[in-house]
Amino acid sequence: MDRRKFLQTTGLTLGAGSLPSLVPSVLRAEPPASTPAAAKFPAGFLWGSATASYQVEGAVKEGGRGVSIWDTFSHTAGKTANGDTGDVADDFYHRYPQDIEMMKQMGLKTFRFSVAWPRIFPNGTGQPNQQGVDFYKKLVDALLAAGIEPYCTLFHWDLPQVLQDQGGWESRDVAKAFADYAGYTAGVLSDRCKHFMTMNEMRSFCEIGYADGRHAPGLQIGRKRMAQLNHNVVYAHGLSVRAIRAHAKPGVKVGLADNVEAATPVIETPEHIEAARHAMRELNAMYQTVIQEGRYTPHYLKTLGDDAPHFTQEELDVIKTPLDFVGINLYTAHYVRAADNEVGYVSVPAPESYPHMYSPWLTIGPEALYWTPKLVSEIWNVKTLYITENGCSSADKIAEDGHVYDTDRVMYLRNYLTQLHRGVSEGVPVKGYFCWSLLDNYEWADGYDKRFGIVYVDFATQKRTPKLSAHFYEKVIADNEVK
Ligand code: PNW
Repeated sequence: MDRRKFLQTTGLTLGAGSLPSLVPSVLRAEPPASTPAAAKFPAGFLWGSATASYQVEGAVKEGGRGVSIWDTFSHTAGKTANGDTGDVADDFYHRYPQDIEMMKQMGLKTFRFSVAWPRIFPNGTGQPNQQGVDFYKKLVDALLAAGIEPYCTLFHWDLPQVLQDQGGWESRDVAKAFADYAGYTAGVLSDRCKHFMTMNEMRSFCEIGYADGRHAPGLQIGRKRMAQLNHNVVYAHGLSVRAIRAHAKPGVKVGLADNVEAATPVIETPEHIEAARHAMRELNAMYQTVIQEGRYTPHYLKTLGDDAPHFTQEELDVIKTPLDFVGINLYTAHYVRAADNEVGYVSVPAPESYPHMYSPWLTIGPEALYWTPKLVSEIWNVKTLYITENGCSSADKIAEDGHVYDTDRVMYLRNYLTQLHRGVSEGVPVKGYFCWSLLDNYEWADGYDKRFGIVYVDFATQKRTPKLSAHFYEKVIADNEVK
């Protein structure tokens, strides 16, 4: 489909004169012929979108795929909104060619997808399943043919059920199985895919899955076991970085997609900024900090007391295996202020009236997209960063005229991207941005009710309708500038 035809089908091009002007003519000065260079993102900035296997693929019983903990969990009564499962989701397993065509028309330069571990190793370990490998090879080839750079996440929460039955992320053997799977998969894809992320959001799958129990596997293991599980997960990450480097073609870049707790100064004064710097290390002690520094902060260990994890120096060395890039998933800000205490900060609680998007947890804090990459790069001397997820849920509806006017998502994205631009223009080394998500999809325990896509999906017909935000984003990409 050519570009003009795409815009006609979507019908959403708001060309000049298509809406009556609300601005008195005297105020309507001619715009400058070209925008000042200062408002632009650097040439080559990688604009993309992100998805995850279980949230979009469907086809859970096809291609020799094994069972994951999300199949089990979503099919357990009472665990997800409306009993929704990822059995069909966006049917991306079958529809990826058309979806890639749509990405191409939108001008996306990159696409972040995840590999379902149980498609590659249906039993977690052992014999690889060639049909699974072939699916991801075809997907990557289709992206490359469309001029879209693939970014591959190796674990986005769909752990093979057989491995959960052996203790899941609490098990040392599972950590080793993950490294084997990651090394194998990067090995077979690395002739065509050059960027790999080991895990997506360690904090989310550990805390929500094993402490709150709101996500698969739905456990509540308590503080002591949690501390050990967190240690095992970062150890698995480190092992997998080494395995990927051992098996992948030279030149492949390895990182992770971490939902770094986004310590943000409540007011931008030197003392609160300093507080955010301290908070960044402490709030992320069990994930990014130990990965970057190869040690737990004294405050973290002291707070845990007898519940602190057991570990060896050798494990810490594995955990801090250097990365080529850090991916940050960022949705909300964690405001902090300076305090005269042991750690130099306290968290600032949000009042009940604090604005949020359609998901109650998704509070709005655009400056976090300035502060988090800036502090991460400064504290740990990280030279290459990506925003591997940012986006929001909205109560999207198809309007009578067939369009989806998600003005709130446009508001959210515009404000966050403006803060990202602020950082990038000051030299914060963010090289790309992946909007979560391309398509409305299976939002875990929230089922299909919470829509995060810039493209609307009618789940009964699988019809895709680009929302207003897709057209906003298309314009951002085309002009390399926030509009
Ligand atoms: C992330 N919470 O998950 C994930 O990486 C995506 O798979 C997900 O769809 C996206 O963000 C939007 O939610 C989260 O309850 C899920 O705080 C839940 C929470 C946070 C992140």
